[in-house]
Amino acid sequence: MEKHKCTRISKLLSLALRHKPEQLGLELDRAGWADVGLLLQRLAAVGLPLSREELESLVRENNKQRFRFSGDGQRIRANQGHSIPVDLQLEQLEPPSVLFHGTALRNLGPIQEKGLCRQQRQHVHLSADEATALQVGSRHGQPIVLRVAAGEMHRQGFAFFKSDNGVWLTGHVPPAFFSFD
Ligand code: HQG
Repeated sequence: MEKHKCTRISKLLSLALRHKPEQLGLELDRAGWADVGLLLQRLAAVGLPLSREELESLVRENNKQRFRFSGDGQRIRANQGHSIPVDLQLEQLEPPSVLFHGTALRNLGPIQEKGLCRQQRQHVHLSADEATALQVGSRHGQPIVLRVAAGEMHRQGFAFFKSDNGVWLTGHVPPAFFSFD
């Protein structure tokens, strides 16, 4: 598939599977799954026809592995990043002792005051490596990377999850648990 079309479909899938399924006339179930057959029909209806094989290759080759199929291949969902309330049924896990969060420098004031909040999404997103966090922060402006004492938070009872594409998720990071240079 042509790269431009691929990116367009990927963005539309992120929108529909994380935020606004109604945009494509889809419904997600409680765990965030949408029907693949219906999705292909709806994409064709908005002028983006693609075959099942093309959708499979888009999911397989997506740079951040944003989507996955159900075991039977009948359904598809986003691995993380939702703003609508879905239960991804992720298992709680012990995180590495340090995780990273990239943000824009201008957010630092409110973050120091209130901690890291999930904002529009269901979770605060954290990365296992600093380079990824830097990229995430750069999406918002001049980036700064916070080091989150995830191991200590976990010991104190905060829940951590890891999405199927390797993003660490938690509900809120109070100011006591992060530092920066
Ligand atoms: C900031 C991408 C003010 C927070 C990435 C962030 C990620 C606060 C922004 C995924 C705040 C929310 C998520 C507070 C947090 N005051 N600002 N108290 N607490 N913030 O996009 O983590 O390409 O919702 O620092 O790779 O940037 O979409 O979250 O800057 O995994 O697949 O509020 O999105 O993945 O922004 O990114 P976002 P994020 P995809």
